[in-house]
Amino acid sequence: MAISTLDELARFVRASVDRQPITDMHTHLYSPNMRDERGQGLLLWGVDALLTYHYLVAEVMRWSDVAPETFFGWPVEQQSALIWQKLFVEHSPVSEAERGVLTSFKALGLNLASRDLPAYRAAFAGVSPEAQVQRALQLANIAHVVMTNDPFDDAERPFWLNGGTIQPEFHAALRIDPLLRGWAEAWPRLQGWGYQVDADLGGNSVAEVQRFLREWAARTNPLYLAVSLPPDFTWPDGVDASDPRASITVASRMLAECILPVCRAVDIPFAMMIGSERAVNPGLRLAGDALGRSQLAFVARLAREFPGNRFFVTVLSRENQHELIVLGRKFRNLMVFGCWWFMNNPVIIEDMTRMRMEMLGTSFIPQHSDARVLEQVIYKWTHSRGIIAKVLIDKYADVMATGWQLEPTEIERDIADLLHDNFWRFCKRTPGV
Ligand code: FIX
Ligand code: ZN
Repeated sequence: MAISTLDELARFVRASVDRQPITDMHTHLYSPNMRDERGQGLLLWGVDALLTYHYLVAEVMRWSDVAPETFFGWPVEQQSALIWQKLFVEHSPVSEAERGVLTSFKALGLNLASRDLPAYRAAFAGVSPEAQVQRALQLANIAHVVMTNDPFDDAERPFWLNGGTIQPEFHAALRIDPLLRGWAEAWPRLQGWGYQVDADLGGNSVAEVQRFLREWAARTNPLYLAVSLPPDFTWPDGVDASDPRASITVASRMLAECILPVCRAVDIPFAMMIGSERAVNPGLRLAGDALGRSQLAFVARLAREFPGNRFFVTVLSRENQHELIVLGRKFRNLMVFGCWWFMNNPVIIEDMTRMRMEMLGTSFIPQHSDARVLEQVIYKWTHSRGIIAKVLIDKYADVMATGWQLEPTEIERDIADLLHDNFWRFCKRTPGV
């Protein structure tokens, strides 16, 4: 029976969004069995990791006089104690990252009234990462978590080289930033690992980078290959008909001759996260990155000139969002996804989600968590589900006002598309769990 009143609509949409299991298509989480060579687990979780999230490090530096190098030299408990004191006790935790800690703490059953940091830590003493993963995924109602797997990361490489296998809720995504934004440092490492490559991508380099990517794809079974690109990235770069000395850059060749052919051969999308300006304030480490506005014409060029490739795209600058949606309307091999990093704030998420729905219907992926610490998935998805439901309710109400009748099963289908199915369909995969 069709939904008949606005009240019924609102209740049904909110409940359906909450019950829909999520595929979280971009995180920095790891399967809890993944360890480095010293046996240290790669997954970050727990109270101190939550409080020392780099979003909060950036925020504490505005209130504290401590020098960043001093701060990073402290044990993590001292860092988190300063963050708790400055951002939660001495000032009210109203920023999105601060509020997020509270949402996660509350869902995990911590008593927010006590403001007792040692008691919060003690609540998880003796909990295993495996148990905490199950609890966090259940609280956030997440079915699938896509990791960020970097074959250049010395902490992570040994796990894969030793034939490690991951828990079924976790999936790999192969991250290849050094190939496109750090070839000068990357090629000697590849050479050291036995690939015949050189600085100019000459000789056998193209075939050898392809071999490197194919071998890592076989090793990790990634759902997609991914990169984050600076705001001034373009493709092709260095081509200038008026200047015969100009020549296409190594990064442009790397993309067209190595990365995209391997994505085609393995039949996986290429994810471009565009607009990150690294180390604007290097002393802040991860907290020192910023963003810049991009010229997205190259995205259209790639989608047009490589119709056999599929591209996931998200952009970091608010000013690029509308333009990206328009490109989404032009190319079916382009999937707009997520509200990335500095976009992951309620005011912007709502704006972006409305704009996307008004121009793409339900053919996009509204959100990913980008969680670096396990329990962040709870707040990121609680907050985003609320906004996605709000936008959907408004859009369905507008449609109902025309006299169109909405069946509950149709609403559930749309929500499943947005939060789960669009991702898997674009990957051309069926989820295993
Ligand atoms: O490049 C990325 O994947 C970014 O999301 C991160 O590196 C960034 O530091 C982050 O955590 C944003 O949420
Ligand atoms: Zn990320």
